[in-house]
Amino acid sequence: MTTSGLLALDLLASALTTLAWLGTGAAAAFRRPKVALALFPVAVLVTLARVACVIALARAGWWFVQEKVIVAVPLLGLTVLVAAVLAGPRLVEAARGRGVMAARPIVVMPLLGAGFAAAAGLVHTLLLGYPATWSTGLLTVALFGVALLVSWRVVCPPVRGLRPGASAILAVALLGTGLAFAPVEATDLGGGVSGERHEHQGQAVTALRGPNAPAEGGRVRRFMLTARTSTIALSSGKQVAAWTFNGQVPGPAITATEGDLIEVRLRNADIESGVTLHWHGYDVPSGEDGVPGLTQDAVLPGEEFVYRFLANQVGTFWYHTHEVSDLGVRMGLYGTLVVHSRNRAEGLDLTLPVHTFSGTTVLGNHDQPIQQRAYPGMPTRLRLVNTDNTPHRFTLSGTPYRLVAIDGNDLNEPGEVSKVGLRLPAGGRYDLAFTMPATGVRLLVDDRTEGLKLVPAATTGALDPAGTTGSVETIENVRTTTGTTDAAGTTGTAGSTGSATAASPTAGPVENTASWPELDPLAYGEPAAPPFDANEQVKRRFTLVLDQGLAMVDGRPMYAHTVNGQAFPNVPTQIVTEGDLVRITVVNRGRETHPWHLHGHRVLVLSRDGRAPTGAPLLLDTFDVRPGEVWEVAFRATNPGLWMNHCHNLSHADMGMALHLSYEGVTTPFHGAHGG
Ligand SMILES: [Cu+2]
Repeated sequence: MTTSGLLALDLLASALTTLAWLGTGAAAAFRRPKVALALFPVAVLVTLARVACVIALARAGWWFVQEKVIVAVPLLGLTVLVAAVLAGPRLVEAARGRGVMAARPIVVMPLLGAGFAAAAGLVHTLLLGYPATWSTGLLTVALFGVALLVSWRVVCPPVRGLRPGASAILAVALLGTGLAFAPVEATDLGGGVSGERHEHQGQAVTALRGPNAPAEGGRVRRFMLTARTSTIALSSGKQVAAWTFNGQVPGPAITATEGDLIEVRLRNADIESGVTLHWHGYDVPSGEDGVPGLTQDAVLPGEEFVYRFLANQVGTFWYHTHEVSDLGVRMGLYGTLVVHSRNRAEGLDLTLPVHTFSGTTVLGNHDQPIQQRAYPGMPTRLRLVNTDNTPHRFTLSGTPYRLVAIDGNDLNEPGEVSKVGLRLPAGGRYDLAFTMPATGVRLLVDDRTEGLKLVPAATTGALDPAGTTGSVETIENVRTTTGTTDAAGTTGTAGSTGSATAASPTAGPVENTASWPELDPLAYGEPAAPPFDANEQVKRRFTLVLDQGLAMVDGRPMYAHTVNGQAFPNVPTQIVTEGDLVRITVVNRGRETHPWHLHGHRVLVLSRDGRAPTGAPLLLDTFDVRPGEVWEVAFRATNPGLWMNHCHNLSHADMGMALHLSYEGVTTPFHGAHGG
């Protein structure tokens, strides 16, 4: 069974254990000894099942069972033992004789106690989460004590000894609460040392900026993005209230060629909360990274900020605001960033950002299928970008294809696949490549939304700029390699203009793709030498255990998404030194998927659930850590600065699941507590 299955089973067993013991206790209290006696072995059985679950879970890692082994199981075991010794024989006696015997406190209280112990363990797991500390242990015991005391008051009046009992519980609860506010370490050195001399000692992040000139042979690509509220029309005509760059959603597609200098002037017209630009997956200098309160101040209405960085990373990326990013990105403050190599191939090249506007899935700004004519034999590349908070599943029918790049990184010898599902994490990108067949090709999103239909064009040659039939719909936000005007007003290189038509579909029937197996990127492509040797001396090791629990988020108590039991900004900052080889273990013991995203670096996947990838080396900037999964990744610290390290389900990040990773010696003049 999978770890997430075991986690669910353990919750179920805990709930059943609670119900069984409370039911036994209640039956006794209501003088039904035969019912209680019948329930007793059931309660013992589910208790044993619960313990078996914990033992099975422990094999997946200590992170998954810590609070159960330290607090829940001992408390449960002790109370069940007491119940068996005190209540068991008397219950048998009562069942034979008079029912009234069963209602004696010495029978009822131990049975209820076992139920309260089971419930307290459940509460620890659900409300307090990871890790088990003195604080969470004491609070759990106090909760158990309160329940016991209240039922004591009900079951056996007149009561004696209640007051000292209540005082003791109060003391335990206060101590547990107090310890919860004990100061935590502000930094995590990951086992490394602090105070090493290095190049960036005392350097401000504001000095870590991009260059002013392109590389030799490159050119300057200037873009102007103005953030403003607007109402936009989707392709169906449906109106959507949005936050836009230049009045459009997605924002203008930024494209460049390797060696160019990308210069983006960001202006804010009327986004009251402010706006920034973060270049997702692009390893820009830290001062260009667009994290408010860390690398810059948020750009408020009437203000501007200019970003400059070299187009030295070929591939598919995207940009988005990082100020109140959960709301801002959801409302539309995002766009695509594609950098082409200098010897770029001709062909059809479509960038397809998927997003959800009030429940409607769109590709670009299309809430209806995009129809694109393509000539058979034409090399075709589809760049899928997930700008949502949750994963999307893509299926391509009508042709075999190769998944040539993930997160902007080319894969080694990607094999041809067909009839597979591609699960794209939030924030992630997949590049698909194939030769346009003589028949149609269709892209489905989540096995139900028709995203794109590629319809074979009748003749070979250049794409017809206007389409041949009926009304012509320009595909505003779907970029072809050719002819689409970018935000700077420059047109792409050679070729002709792609177009979409409203012609009747000839992309073939819609296939039912829901049963297609999911492609595992860790088992795809051919092994090769990784970009760095992950077995050499590791300087820093960090572990991030992701969970949910009560924690302070920006000074307010919340049911937060936590990292090692803390929420932003209280999660200790990870400290690295330039040149370090850094390993990070990410553990998900929660019930939701967490797309983990480190700014400024691409990480090499070392293992998932203890198993190394069997395919091509995988460099990712966003990886889905599903419930119960344990990922180990590594990176070389070669990009000095201050970086966010967070869940890219931005609502999770907003609810605390974020931290900083800082290069030693780099400082910030900005004091925003919130990382956006
Ligand atoms: Cu998350």
